[in-house]
Amino acid sequence: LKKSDIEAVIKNPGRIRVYYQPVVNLTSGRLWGYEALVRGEGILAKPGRLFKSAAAYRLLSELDTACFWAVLAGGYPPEGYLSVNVTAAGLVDIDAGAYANPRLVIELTEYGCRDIQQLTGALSAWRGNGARIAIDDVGPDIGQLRAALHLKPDFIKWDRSLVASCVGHSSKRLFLAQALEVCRYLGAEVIAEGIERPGELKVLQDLGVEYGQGYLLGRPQPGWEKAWVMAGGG
Ligand code: G
Ligand code: G
Ligand code: MN
Ligand code: NA
Repeated sequence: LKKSDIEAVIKNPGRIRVYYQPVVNLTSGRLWGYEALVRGEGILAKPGRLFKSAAAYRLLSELDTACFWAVLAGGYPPEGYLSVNVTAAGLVDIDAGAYANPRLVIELTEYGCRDIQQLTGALSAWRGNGARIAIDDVGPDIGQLRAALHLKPDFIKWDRSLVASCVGHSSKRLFLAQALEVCRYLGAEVIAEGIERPGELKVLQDLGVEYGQGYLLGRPQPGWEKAWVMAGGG
């Protein structure tokens, strides 16, 4: 991606659209809240690529701030949490005192490592001002769980790679059970991401995973009413 195209998004955050994907309590079927996902035309059509490119150009914090602004401009849903993806770079730079809210979940997404002390300091500021913290994309790599030990998150989000591997293999299910134990020990609740198949949902429910998200439960939609009604909740 071209640097100038990324700079154009940063200068004009009004171009950023926000989609909402419901997160559901796997026991009660009730709504936990929504993850906000940025979308749009052109380079905004594939935000994964966009954020990786922005990191390479050292524009991550600026892009993060622009997206955070776009998400908050959309307001809070009528009920539940609003979970916003923020990289370590953005988390440190966005003013927690101005934006923290009891219904805000900061979903920490990693692109390049930052000073751990600076990061824990920023997380404390967000939490001290009332926001919740989630660690995003925790996969089979034990290092990510170890990082979570220091960050003391309220929620840990299991990556799709972890969820998809759980069906049919008892050893993988055992691994999931152990990962859940670690999360419980940390005092964090688990949100399983990328649930696509009924078999995956069943395994996660049997294990006692608290919350879930994925195409099976509801796709990202341009408005939360639509997202939750399409998910069969509204
Ligand atoms: O291309 P795809 O939609 O799969 O990419 C999604 C990726 O983009 C995810 O990793 C997600 O965390 C990231 N993402 C989506 N919205 C935002 C945002 O507002 N801020 C940040 N930092 N990342 C986001
Ligand atoms: O990295 P992060 O967890 O923020 O990425 C979220 C991304 O995953 C979004 O782009 C979202 O559209 C996508 N996503 C949400 N649910 C599913 C799913 O069930 N399967 C797959 N493959 N992707 C999903
Ligand atoms: Mn996420
Ligand atoms: Na992410």
